[in-house]
Amino acid sequence: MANAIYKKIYKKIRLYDEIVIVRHIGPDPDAISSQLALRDSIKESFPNKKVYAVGSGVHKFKYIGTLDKVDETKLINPLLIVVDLPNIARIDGANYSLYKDVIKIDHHPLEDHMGEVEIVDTHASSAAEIIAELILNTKLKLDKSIAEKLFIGIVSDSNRFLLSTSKTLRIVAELIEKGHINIKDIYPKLYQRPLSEVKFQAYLAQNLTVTENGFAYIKIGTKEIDEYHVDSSTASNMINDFNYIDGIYVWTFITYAEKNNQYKINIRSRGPIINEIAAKYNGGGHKLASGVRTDSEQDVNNLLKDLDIACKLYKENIK
Ligand SMILES: [Mn+2]
Repeated sequence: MANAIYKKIYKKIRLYDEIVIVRHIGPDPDAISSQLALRDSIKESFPNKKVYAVGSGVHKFKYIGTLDKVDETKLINPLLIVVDLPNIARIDGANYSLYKDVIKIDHHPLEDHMGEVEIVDTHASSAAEIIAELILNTKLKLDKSIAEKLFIGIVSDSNRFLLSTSKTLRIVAELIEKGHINIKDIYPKLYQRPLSEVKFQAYLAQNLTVTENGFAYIKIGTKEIDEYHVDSSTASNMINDFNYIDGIYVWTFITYAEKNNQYKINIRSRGPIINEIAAKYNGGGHKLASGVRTDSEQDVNNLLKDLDIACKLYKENIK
């Protein structure tokens, strides 16, 4: 991203006394790290500003930091900053229509324009990478805890740098040096897990269905999740551990939640473009990492068929 946009964002932040930072519902470490790092950096740079990072908290990401509660209706002409989120509908914990001025900072393909100043950089590994660049290129302050948060966002959204660019690595090097962080202290917080999760991962590998076209999928029900004592988001996130398997181009986990009769479908690819297929079923995401939520079993089955066909076409083309 050009330096000019960062200066523009910095100027806008300087203008406002009250700022609310939001991200998507069902947050991941990148979403939470991005909003907390940006909040802390603005507060440190401008101690008189009131800055709130809002949205519902997730217990297992508590180590990243604490979120804020705010009565938006009591704020006077606040600025809204939306991070790691392409569409207004999935904003967690803020009423978008209350804000006259909005800054959007995201790395998902563009869905909704939100304000006059926005960064949509699909080449960035993570929203945290963009926030880091913003901080490193303006007078916004960086300290150890802010650098740690940004590192957590980048390392988790890039799947431990599998999806990084030279720029990602340059920014990470700068964060480590300027923030004096010790990455060995951070990894246990991110990656230490109970043995039951490893066993569940083995169960997934054992029970994956693989078609002749190189499409793999597995349906995960409440029964399996209970049996292995994993929670459903942990289960669906394990999809990232199934990349680079010989002969598998697209792989999909379908997690069914009985309580709201919803199928959460996670899709990953290392070739065929999948976000256009996901969009057919009101889903979305990146070209190679997408998701769909639906209550229709018929939609699930049609989606699986479409993904299988995409693999077939892909396979024919690479021969
Ligand atoms: Mn992200």
